Amino acid sequence: MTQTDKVFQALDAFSIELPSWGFANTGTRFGKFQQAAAATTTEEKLADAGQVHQVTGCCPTVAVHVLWDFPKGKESVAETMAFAAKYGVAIGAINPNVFQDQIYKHGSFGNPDPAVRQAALDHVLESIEIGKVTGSRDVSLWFADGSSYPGTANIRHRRQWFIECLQEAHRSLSPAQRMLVEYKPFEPAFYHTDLADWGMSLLMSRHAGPQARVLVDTGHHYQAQNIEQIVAWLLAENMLGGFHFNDRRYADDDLTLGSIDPYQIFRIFHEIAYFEFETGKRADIAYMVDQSHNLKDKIEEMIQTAMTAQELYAKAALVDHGALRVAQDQCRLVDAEECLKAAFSTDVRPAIREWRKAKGLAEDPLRAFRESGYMARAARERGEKNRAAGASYA
Ligand code: RM4
Ligand code: MN
Ligand code: MN
Repeated sequence: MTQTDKVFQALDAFSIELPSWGFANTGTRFGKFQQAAAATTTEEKLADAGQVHQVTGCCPTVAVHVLWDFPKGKESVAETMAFAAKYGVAIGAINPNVFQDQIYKHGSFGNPDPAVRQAALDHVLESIEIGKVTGSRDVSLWFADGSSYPGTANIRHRRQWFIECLQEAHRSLSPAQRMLVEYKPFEPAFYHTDLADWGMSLLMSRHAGPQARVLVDTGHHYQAQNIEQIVAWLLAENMLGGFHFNDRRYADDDLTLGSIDPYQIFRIFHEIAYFEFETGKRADIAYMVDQSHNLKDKIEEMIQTAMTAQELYAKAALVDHGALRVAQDQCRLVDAEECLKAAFSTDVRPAIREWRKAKGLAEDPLRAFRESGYMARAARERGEKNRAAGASYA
């Protein structure tokens, strides 16, 4: 197989889900920066996501946040689905929101107050029901739970409450649904987070039931953590459910995928491709973006992200797995390492342009988007609303 064939094969099988929350105005802890063209409604978020898919051809689904995109819960589903269809995308992972309401100040599933745990559970159960209607496979759970001062929380009790709530939620999944359990070492809690790392997510998923899997958000690790090793282990355990991709320099920075350390993302994709080569089966993983930008133009940035993801995924497909395996077995370290470096340094962009041409897509998605005039139109139509908007992400 030629390198171009390998790139084609890789890209044919690769898609990455966009987050609806990446298209609305967001900010930092210190303030929100308004962009005139940012989406102000769920319909506009889906329209913007549709633009990214239209020019890249690899982002057919959009992850949604229940409170932000289904303001009336189940009653909003038909309308939100109709918007998605109108703009050529489908609803992807359902993200419950058990961190925004006032009652969650001291946690959701880990809250000492049983009434708050029940409220969080009810919301997750409603999210699961929404997922059944939208036909989304994944309900993606992230918890802001934790504590910020030593001694203020009973870590073991909270763990037990998490197990009970997750089991209860798992019971209501349909056979087609999965539960993804995300972890994060800190923020908003700064002393302990109830699900702080992949080991805790793995154990929680196992306790929850057979349809639970771990979600790896690349920004949710300590500095220098070897994320690809986590990926390799979760693959070996059949417990890797999906990714939230983004890049980081310091913490959960939500920077553009591959902007700081593209080799890191390549190494993650490599572990997946190597697993697939060795097992002969496809890894069943939900690739998702979790980024929200307040400096770059949002749609352009998502296009940039999707293009970078394709490039790094395609590069990983070029690793000579047969040669790598032999070099590893013979402890020929330089040769083994060069297998990765040769693939990583291959310029796959010409082959990707060929692939786009073959699919009837624009060869340069960013340019195609810019030439469409969509941004200027959106800024005209939404500018007023954005200037008047409050601090909510909805
Ligand atoms: C968290 C986490 C979740 C995302 C929220 C908004 O840091 O990454 O996945 O839904 O932010
Ligand atoms: Mn995330
Ligand atoms: Mn995050």
